Amino acid sequence: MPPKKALPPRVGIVLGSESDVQIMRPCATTLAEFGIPHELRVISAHRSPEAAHEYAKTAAARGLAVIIAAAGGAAHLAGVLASLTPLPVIGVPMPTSNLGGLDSLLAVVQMPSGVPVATVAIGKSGPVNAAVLAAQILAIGDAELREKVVAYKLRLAERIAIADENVRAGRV
Ligand code: RP5
Repeated sequence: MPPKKALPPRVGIVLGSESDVQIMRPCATTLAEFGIPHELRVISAHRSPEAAHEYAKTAAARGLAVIIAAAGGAAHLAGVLASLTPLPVIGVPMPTSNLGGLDSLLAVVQMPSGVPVATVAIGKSGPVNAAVLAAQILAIGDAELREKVVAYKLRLAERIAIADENVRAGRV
């Protein structure tokens, strides 16, 4: 049987630096759990601005539906990409600077009117939440994916119910 052809990516995860890769791994893992084809790129708004421009300008035509942009410090990446693409952009503030990540959050949430970046949580929830939000956006037009999102939420509730049982039984 010929090898299965990889589907073209629907979500682009763009990282401002190699130092963001490990933090953002759970984002890619979560998209994979939903069966969403995605790509991971390192492109910097400041260090490789031309590549950032090219990526944003060509993303929609390549079939991407959502861009997830993770950057720390000045964290302009999500905003720059959002300014150049009609696609929804999700910003993940990275805790990689000397100021611990609150600076990145403040940078990402200060987009001017008309150029939104959907900013997710700081800390370890951010990469996962970016992937879940991307799945929810794609699920608007995809009933099968919507079922996966519903199942994901049921699993969250199950985990909480188990924790509740454990606490009530004095096991933790
Ligand atoms: C940002 O500055 C990157 O997104 C990263 O989070 C942070 C630090 O980058 P490095 O100096 O480690 O490359 O541009």
